[in-house]
Amino acid sequence: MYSLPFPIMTADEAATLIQNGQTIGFSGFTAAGSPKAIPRALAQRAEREHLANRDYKVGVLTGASTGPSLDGALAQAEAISFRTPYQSDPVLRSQINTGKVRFTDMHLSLLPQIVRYGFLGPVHWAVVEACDITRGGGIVLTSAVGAAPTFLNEAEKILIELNANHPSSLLGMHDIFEPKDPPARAEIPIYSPSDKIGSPICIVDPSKIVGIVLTALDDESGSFCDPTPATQRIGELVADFLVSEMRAGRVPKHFLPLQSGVGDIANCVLGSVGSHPEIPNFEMYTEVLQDSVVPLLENERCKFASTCSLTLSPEKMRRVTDNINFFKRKIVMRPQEVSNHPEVVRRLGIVSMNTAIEVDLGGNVNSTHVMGRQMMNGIGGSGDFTRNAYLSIFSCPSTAKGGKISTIVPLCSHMDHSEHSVQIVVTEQGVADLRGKDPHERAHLIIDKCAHPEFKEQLREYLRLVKEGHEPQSLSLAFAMHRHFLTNGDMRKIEWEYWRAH
Ligand code: 0RQ
Repeated sequence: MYSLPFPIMTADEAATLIQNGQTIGFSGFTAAGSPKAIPRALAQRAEREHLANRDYKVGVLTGASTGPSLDGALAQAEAISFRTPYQSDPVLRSQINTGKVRFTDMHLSLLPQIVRYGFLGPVHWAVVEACDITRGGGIVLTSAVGAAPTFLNEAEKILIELNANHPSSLLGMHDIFEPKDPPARAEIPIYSPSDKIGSPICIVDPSKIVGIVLTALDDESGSFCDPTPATQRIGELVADFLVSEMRAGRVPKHFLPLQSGVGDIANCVLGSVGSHPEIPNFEMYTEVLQDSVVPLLENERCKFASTCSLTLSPEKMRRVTDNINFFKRKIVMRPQEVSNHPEVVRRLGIVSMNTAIEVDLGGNVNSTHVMGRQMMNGIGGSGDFTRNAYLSIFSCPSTAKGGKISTIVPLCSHMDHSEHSVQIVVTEQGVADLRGKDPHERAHLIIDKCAHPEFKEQLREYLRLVKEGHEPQSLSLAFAMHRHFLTNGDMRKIEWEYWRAH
């Protein structure tokens, strides 16, 4: 029996409260924990308004990407004016790349404080998914924390989706902590991935809660592709590299906490780390927990995981909730401001493992823009971890698009992570350890160890053509491989002299 003092309403009724031009902060981080009914109703409302020739668009703030019911539905309805900090929906991506949606790509750890500082203007609504609510305004979030605590505190009004598919027994898995703003900011007192420093619930002013929408919907996190020979090899190489670091005494015998990004490569890397006989049982301090970690937690290979979200397929999520008391001892979900906080990442000595779109001969990494222009997803948390990691690793297959693109290029067409932060580069060809190397050594190492054989000689030729300097770069040729691709649909068989003249 529902006995709370907040009005129950339908998603359509909730959507009618949100006005054109308003900004909404949604809960969730990746598709985990995002509201699903209200954004779909909002999209339908936008479509009706557009049919009646009325403007209707909203600003959308989230923790990270979301699922088809949020970014997908709102983008289809052309209902998004502004979006930050990260996305992965194909329709929204195309609207961003054609200038129809303003998108700010942001380090995920920074979003909550940027909202609090007022840099993004007022947040009119917080729309959050909960598995339980108390009379006094206590909210138990679901499968992610994201930036929900900040949105709840900052928003003028709150709408809640109470999702029966997430059990209220999730209470105790979240650790809600919001740092004070400068000059009152103190340290974040996390000294081990399992330390809890906050409250299991978000506590809000109950007078701000204007409605509850009852739902019973699974998260929309997808499942993974089967490993390819390249992703499998990358996983093995990363695991072997970590073992060699242990043998050399640079990674302690009890290991260091791991962070791992999203996607198939990240899933394979974790699978390989988990199954390597020489890697001891380890902890994770990360932002997303993907399917591969659930069995590792069950068999205690992963002793503990601090995360911002449980980005799990519905089957794996049920495996967690069916055994909730076990997993509550193994997992804590934190706000992204804490899960990704540079201070904690640096203190704990994290091994960060993220994915690149391209890597250049200097060791700079592009994680976001294809051919320097087309936004893929966003920097996400990769910068939060990479810049502050004990060991920062980037991996990607050595080629993309059926071998026509080399992911090892003279100069990245967009830069997210600089040579000063990137230490180890891994492709299925091998591992380039860039620590302590000068720019010329780095360039040769990256070609020798990581470039695809079809591109090695062409990249060596580039190095032969560049003038002397601390960085082996040629301003006239640095983007010739990209330009060759844009003209010929292929980066192979470049004629450097032609591009020098054009
Ligand atoms: O395109 O699907 O059309 O074939 O990019 O590439 O190899 O499938 O790899 O899914 O792991 O994504 C970097 C985008 C990699 C992701 C990126 C094309 C390729 C394919 C996807 P198709 P793959 P993944 C945690 C940390 C940044 C944020 C981050 C990402 C598509 O990992 O967004 O790490 N990372 N956050 O064909 C042209 C190239 C290409 C290329 C790949 N050089 N040129 N296309 N592709 N390289 C997450 C959060 O913070 C929430």
